[in-house]
Amino acid sequence: MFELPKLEYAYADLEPYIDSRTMEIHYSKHHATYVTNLNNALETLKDIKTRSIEEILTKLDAIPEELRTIVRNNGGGHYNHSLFWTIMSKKGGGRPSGSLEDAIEKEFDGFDSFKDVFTKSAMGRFGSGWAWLYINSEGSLRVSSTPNQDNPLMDGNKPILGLDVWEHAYYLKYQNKRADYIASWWEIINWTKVEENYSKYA
Ligand code: MN3
Repeated sequence: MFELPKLEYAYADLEPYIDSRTMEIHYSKHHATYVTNLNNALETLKDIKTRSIEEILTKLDAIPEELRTIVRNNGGGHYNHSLFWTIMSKKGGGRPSGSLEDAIEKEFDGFDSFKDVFTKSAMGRFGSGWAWLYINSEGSLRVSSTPNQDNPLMDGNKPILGLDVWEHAYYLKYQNKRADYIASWWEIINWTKVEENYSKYA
């Protein structure tokens, strides 16, 4: 059975960038529902439900067709949000350092240019979805966006940073102003965690 991971901070800790009410609903309602729906969908799949969420999403073909979309959406929802909570911190913001800084420099011509590419990707996602920084199969950093609760794992890539651009992630505070939400989010990115994710896969 998959479980809602414990949050490493209080709902109010990401204020004023992400408001407490949004955090509470997003975590305790939206994420919790993905976990419940995922567990329900996997209930009869004895061989599958013992796998890690990463393995399930990397091999969605193993899921019987009638359950595949439910597992894709809710398993993706569980994985994406589990990552999302960890890459934010009240002590976040600033820039990455070390090998991740070097890789960003190499692939994107510097942090400011990376930030620009990522923001454009997040802004360009029509409707609900995510923007990602991930490592591709050649070990290079890439930026992309995905619809719904899809993620780079589903294409055999390794996500290290993700931004939720569903309206439920920002509407209470920012209404339709996704650009303002994205601009605020840069102030709370936990680069230490993103660097850890990078080292794990690179
Ligand atoms: Mn969400």
